[in-house]
Amino acid sequence: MTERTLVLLKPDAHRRGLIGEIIGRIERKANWEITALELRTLDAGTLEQHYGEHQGKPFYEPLMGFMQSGPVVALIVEGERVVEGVRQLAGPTDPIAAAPGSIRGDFGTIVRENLIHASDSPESAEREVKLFFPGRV
Ligand code: RTP
Ligand code: MG
Repeated sequence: MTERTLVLLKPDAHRRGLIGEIIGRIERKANWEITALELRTLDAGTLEQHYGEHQGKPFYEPLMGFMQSGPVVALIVEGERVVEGVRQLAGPTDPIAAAPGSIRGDFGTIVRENLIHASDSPESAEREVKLFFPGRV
């Protein structure tokens, strides 16, 4: 099924020079297309909306600080089963639990600094696309 997802390459990916590597993995998947791509530094308001479900959790404030610690790359990726597919490429939240071959499994060690965000459902994707790319239909 063709769908779209919102991907963020987090500040650690930018700091460590892994933007090209991660985009390359997404780009090489068959039948997927990057339809928006922008480097930007996020403000607290955008992040509050994006990570609102985690407000009040112990990791929320450190997460907010980390996500504002440098630029992120925001992308829309469209294609066949892309919501589930990018989550699979990313691997589980905890990079140590993530299998080698996944982005988090290959490059991460710290739960917070896990390199990539990808929408967790088509409904989240629609909300997040509107938040990060408000001009999009
Ligand atoms: P994301 O939303 O960023 O795509 O990641 P996710 O679905 O795999 O994980 P989620 O549970 O939504 O958590 C959001 C982000 O918060 C940071 N985190 N830190 N225990 C911790 O220190 C902790 N737990 C989560 C991670 O950056 C995670 O991706
Ligand atoms: Mg999440």
